[in-house]
Amino acid sequence: MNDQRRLEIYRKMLLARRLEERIRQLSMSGEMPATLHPGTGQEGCQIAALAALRPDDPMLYGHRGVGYWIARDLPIERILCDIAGKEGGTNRGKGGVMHVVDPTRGILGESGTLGGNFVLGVGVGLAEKFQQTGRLVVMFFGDGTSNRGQFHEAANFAAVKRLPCLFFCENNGWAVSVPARTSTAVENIADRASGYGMRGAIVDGSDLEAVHAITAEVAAQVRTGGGPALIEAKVARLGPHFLGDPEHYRSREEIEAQQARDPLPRFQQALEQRGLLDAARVAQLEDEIRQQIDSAVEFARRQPLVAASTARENVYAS
Ligand SMILES: Cc1ncc(C[n+]2csc(CCOP(=O)(O)OP(=O)(O)O)c2C)c(N)n1
Ligand SMILES: [Mg+2]
Repeated sequence: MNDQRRLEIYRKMLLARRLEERIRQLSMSGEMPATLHPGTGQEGCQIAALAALRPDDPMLYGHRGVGYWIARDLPIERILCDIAGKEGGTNRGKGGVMHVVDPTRGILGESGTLGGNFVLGVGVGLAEKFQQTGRLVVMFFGDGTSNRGQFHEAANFAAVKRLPCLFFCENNGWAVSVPARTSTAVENIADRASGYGMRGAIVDGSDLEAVHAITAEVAAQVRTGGGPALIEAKVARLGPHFLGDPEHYRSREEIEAQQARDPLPRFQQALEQRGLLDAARVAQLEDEIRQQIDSAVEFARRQPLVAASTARENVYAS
């Protein structure tokens, strides 16, 4: 990865972190619903992985955080409007935080019932293969979601048809309040890949250089007819499951131990050592991001709530 990309990943990670902090404040004051699943600790991994792909590679994202959309340069005022149920969102505010969609940026959406992404994703992969576009489809998902039936069905189908599908697992060791060791028999989700005849790779999701490198390497194989692959990033969920979650199931010690895996200070330090950042530049970036978020919040505040009279628009039944 070159230095320009390193700085872009840093700026986007910082924006995602600060935007989620603001959304949390707006939720606590009652101005926005507390439905966001914070991506704190995982946003850098998402952004570094997506930076290694083509900007037009179709993506079905996971439910954790705003990082996927920021990686694809979706204007943050549109994200806020979607969350707040306002006109101006990608879905006119009708879909909420889980259904931000912008096909022009390859953001195809997410299935509210976890696992739906897999079967939709292999369908997209099949279309890309037929049309010989040279694109791959990336599907992000969590460790808990890998236990759903659709994962196994989709992984087998993708491998049989050698589809350009990249399964990207963010393993944070939790599914809401359930630790992975009580729900999942294998230590590594990537170990399952060989059972479907595809490559599996494991990476430290807090090491953004490594995430970018392995994603670029695996994607090159997937894109050029090598068949699907699975990358498992071991990540730290630093926040609650969703904003309204009191996290009674995690001890303070466990949460504090996780903080040591936060990629934000780690990547910042690495960039400082490379001479790409210093305290003044970080302060300037923080300032720019604060202003960007302030004006997006003001925009969202001025937007009307989506009118009830539009409920039947864009509804399709067959
Ligand atoms: C089919 C289905 N079952 C349950 C839920 C409720 N649910 C939302 S997130 C979640 C946990 C998912 O865990 P994981 O895949 O590890 O992702 P993480 O939240 O850790 O990022 C659950 C059970 C859902 N949305 N869909
Ligand atoms: Mg999880």
